[in-house]
Amino acid sequence: ERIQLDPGAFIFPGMALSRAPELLEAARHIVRQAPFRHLVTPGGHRMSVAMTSFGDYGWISDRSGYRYTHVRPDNGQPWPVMPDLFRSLVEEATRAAGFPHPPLQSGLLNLYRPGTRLSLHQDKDEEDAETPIVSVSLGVAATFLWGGLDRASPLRRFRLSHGDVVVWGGPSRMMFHGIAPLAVSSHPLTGECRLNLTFRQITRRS
Ligand code: MD3
Ligand code: FE
Repeated sequence: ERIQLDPGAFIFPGMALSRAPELLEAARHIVRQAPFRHLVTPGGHRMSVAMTSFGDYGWISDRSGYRYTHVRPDNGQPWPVMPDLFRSLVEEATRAAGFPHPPLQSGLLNLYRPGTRLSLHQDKDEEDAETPIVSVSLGVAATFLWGGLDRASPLRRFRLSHGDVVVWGGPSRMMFHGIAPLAVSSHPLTGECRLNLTFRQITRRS
């Protein structure tokens, strides 16, 4: 099943459901190599989401700004490699949404505990704005908020549940979005947590 949320934004409810245990195991393997961290924003605020990355580029934030790097800020080592299992899922979802190129240069892993939120933002640190972003939600369901191309657009909300895959491309690629504070709840595979994976293309294709 494919539901269009907006032009270029497609949700595939449960697309990752049967693969969720293996996806979680692969995510744990990444976290053992590159542990979750609470990054600091350029404004000096500690993010409530704990993050880590994998693939050729990882996303980081500190007092000097947001950016993608080839190496980890904590030890200068490369990010963990992108697991083939993730690669296949991203290729499948991208194709199903009708986009030509899957975003496989960077994977961002976000950890939400009860009360964790992600305030309204645009994803614009990538040079490539043509390739869609693919997201995979695992564990406790969250309320996703999304507006339009400017911060003042009215917000809409919907549930992102365990196993849901969303492809955000075309005109939806630059929309403002966020996650409401995670409710106290539990899931058999993740306890009180929610894990979100996002896949991105960072550099422009020539
Ligand atoms: C719509 N993550 O990592 S995933 C992020 O659930 C981020 O952790 C949220 O926003 C999370 O930047 C939301 C859904 C998502 C991801 C990227 C988007 C929606 C998007 C980029 C453009 C438009
Ligand atoms: Fe985002």
